[in-house]
Amino acid sequence: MNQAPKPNQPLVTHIFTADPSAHVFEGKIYVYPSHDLDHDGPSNDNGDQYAMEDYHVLSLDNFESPIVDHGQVLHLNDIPWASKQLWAPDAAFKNGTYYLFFPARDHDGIFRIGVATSPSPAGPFTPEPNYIEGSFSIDPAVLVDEDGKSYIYFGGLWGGQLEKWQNGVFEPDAGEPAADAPALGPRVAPLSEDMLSFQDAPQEIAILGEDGKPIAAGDEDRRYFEGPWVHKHNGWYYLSYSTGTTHKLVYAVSRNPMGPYTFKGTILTPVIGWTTHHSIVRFEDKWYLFYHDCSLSGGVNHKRCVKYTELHYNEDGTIRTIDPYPQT
Ligand code: FUB
Repeated sequence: MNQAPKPNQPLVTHIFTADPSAHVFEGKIYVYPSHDLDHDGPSNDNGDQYAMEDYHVLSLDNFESPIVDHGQVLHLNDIPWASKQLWAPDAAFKNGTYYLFFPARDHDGIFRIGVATSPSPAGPFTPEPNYIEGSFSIDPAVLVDEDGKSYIYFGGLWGGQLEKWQNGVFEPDAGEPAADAPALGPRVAPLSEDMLSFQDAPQEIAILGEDGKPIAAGDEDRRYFEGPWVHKHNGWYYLSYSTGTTHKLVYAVSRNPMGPYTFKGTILTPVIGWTTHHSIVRFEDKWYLFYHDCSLSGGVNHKRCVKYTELHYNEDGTIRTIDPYPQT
């Protein structure tokens, strides 16, 4: 049995976890993380070190209660279209069903996004036989809006292959845009009513500076890298994401879930380890940031641990920047 979690401390220590997508389902907090593997294989910019093979689901009744690990809820061997690398997942609830959205490489080595379903938020999840038609890249995040419409956001550079899809087809040798060209944005697609397919083709989201100009690819403090998350607060859509090479979580806002979004600032300063990946969720009357670092393994990039901390808005709707290692 795991203890009640403390802010800025690993949620669990019996397995390595990353990429937490947190949701409130049935009055509890459910966390859908990646399950990092402890291995000695190659480590590179292609992300070969992230060789994950299954998913676990974590839950807690509240922040004073112990964490429950519901065990393995989906394994690579049960997904016909996938060959390796079960990366950052997300979950959603609609039509009385829980949906787990997840990326993996298909049998040609191309990242695709799949769906698995369950009657319970704790799984186990049964995968669809094929990936979502027209899907590509990584890091799906799903918003079920107040009007019942659902949107899937996704995309990640480098190992996540987003730059290889600039022309709508997979170009294995394509690189990032020039430093002064607009950065690549995450993709968004409305989901079909049954949540199993794209209702329309994915569109690229524009992220603009306060001056209305697109953020440039060379602006690594602000440009999109991976790990999108969209939440709604006071009628505004907040798109938050990782800047990758500068290791920050930042955000932009819009009145429209499809964008364009205007860049606002930094949510989380860099953590121990290369990647950072997060979710934002409201529980009771407070907001929380779930994120990961590599502190549990002493800084090994593919052995990460999920943490949480409270998130605060200022009066004007901006988010206060969080230090992951506060001096208490
Ligand atoms: O966990 C594998 C990859 O690392 C995720 O998909 C990225 O967001 C980064 O956290």
